[in-house]
Amino acid sequence: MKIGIACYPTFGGSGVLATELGKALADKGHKVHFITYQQPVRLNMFNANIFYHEVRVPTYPLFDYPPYEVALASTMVDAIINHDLDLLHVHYAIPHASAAYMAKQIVKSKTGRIVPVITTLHGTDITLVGRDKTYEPVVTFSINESDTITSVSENLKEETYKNFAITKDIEVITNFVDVARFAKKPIDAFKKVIAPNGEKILLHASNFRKVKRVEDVIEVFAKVRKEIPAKLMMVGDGPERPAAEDLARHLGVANDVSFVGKQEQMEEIMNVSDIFLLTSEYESFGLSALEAMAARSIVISTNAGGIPEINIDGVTGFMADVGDVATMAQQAIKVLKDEKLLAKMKEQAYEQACKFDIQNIIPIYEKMYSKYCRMDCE
Ligand code: GMT
Repeated sequence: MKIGIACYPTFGGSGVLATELGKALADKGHKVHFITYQQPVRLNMFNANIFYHEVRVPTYPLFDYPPYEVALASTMVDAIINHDLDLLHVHYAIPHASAAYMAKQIVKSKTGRIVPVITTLHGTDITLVGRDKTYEPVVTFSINESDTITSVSENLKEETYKNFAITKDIEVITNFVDVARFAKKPIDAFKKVIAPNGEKILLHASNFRKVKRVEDVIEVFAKVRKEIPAKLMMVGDGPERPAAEDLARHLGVANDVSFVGKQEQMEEIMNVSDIFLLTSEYESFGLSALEAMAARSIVISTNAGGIPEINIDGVTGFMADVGDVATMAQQAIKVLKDEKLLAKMKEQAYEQACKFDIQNIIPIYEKMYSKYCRMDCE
């Protein structure tokens, strides 16, 4: 099939998921057209089945806010008509679902063709930004106008029905991970650079937004560090990073915490880590935690949103209430002091990740797309 994918191209989970989905579909012979303002970060290879349509947003002195959604819809129209796309699959409702609706109407008026639109809801498009009065009417309308709506977890599906007047079924298709890619043997030399004296390695990776509560990560680590020789890697960047760096200095652990910024080779970093910390106030799913589990890292997280759908308390890691840094630290200390338990839980984390392997989820998407297959599509 010829599939158009619109997503954010940045390090966020929705963009990562959309890109990995597109790459996997291209490997299976589908023609995949990415439509976004920048080359997606994980689109770092050549594949003859992958096409990238850059959304250019011309500026003009009148525009304090250049109209991205208009440029996006126009680029969608161009890709649909000139590349004869079978469908559009948009990730993260704002502004992709409404741009897709607009593109669909334009294509219909120009060619008479009705292009199906699939919208995948990811998280804050529903739980935070989308609920804002400024966006809500457009978000509700464009979700309802989608031909198929999917959400990445049961929790997000419930949140969507709770917060929006959705009149259609929402199908849950969970996020996935390419286990083969993440479950590689750790690189010893890399581990030595991070933890030269065999310290335990804790990891956090996110976009450092408020919802991630990155200061809690530092607090948990400071408590662990008091009891156990350990290092913390903070991967990613965002508005809360300076506060987290300040806190690390204030708590006297700055020398054991590395803020390494945005990184592409997450599998190598996750492979050497013992514990992945996810202290978020809310996660619809927590894709980064799943990737860490595939790399045999256990997860210590909050029990917010859809996280319990992947992290099983006492099996693949531990969970605590949002903000309960004392419990999260105790859990970490307990497992880090018990090598046998740590090794067992790492294996269990890996087994849990296998349930969400890319090989299991891609066919579900393909089956969903096949509903919209035209006579001549492959
Ligand atoms: O909503 C966001 O934080 C952005 C979004 C993204 O683009 O990274 O993240 C959401 O989508 C991910 C992929 O489906 C999920 O794994 C994250 O849990 C989810 N984030 C939140 O719900 C906070």
